[in-house]
Amino acid sequence: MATSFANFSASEPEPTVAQDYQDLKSTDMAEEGRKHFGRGLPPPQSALDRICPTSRLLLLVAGLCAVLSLLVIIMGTKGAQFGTAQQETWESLQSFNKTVSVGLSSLQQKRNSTSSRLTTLEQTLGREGNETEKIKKRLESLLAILHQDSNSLRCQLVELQSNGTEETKEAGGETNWRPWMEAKRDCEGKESHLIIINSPEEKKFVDELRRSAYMWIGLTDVSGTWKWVDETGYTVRSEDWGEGQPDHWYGHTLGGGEDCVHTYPDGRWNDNHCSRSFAWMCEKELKV
Ligand code: MBG
Ligand code: CA
Repeated sequence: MATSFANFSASEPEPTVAQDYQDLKSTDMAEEGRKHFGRGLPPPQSALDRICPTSRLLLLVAGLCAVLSLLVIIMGTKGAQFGTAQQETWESLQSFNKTVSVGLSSLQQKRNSTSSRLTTLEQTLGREGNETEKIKKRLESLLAILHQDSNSLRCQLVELQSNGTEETKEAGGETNWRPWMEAKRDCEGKESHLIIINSPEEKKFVDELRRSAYMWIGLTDVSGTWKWVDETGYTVRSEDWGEGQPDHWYGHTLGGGEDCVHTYPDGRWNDNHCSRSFAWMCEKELKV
């Protein structure tokens, strides 16, 4: 109470007795009320409650704000962590990408180099192939010459072995002409057969060797089709025959047509009546 007195200034109006009484009265009434109603009554409202009744709500909002802030901080931290992880992933992806690019470019270089080597190899092979083809053709022609020479030598050997008798005499001896069937039998008696001409080389050889312009060869169509005496078939080629032959001519009045073949002086062939007589040539396979 002493402090209250000291704070009074001359400008402030001094409390009146009635006012003091009023204050005492309200203090007493409050005391009385507390005695009278005890603990059951709610405490009187604070000054803050009286000024702002929504303070609890504000407190709640503030709490929520705090929780939200906390969440934002946590999420921020997580986000930062995620960002770091993302950055690391990105960097590792970039590094992987770089590695793959380097690998790809190296592969591309290897592919280019392989491709150019392949082209070179193909060109080389092409050249080798051409060379091989040329060598093959050359060998084939040499082989043909060799074959021809071998045939010629073989026949010369036969001639030497026969000592210029038998075959050569009979083939060339114009005084010893016989019908086709007799000539055939003569050859068979010598373990040989009438000459069979089945290659151009042999035809040339026979023409060089024969000593008679007209000579029976081992070709006949007495059976209806052209066959050599060893039963192999023959198909007519016009270059083998004389002009207009074979004609199976019936004008000779010897009976039937013409079924046996002989040479003309120029080496080409004619079909004639088998009963006519000409020289002949036998052929014997050598066992050498
Ligand atoms: C002869 C032949 C004979 C017959 C005849 C036909 C002048 O040659 O030797 O076989 O073909 O021609 O006219
Ligand atoms: Ca004829």
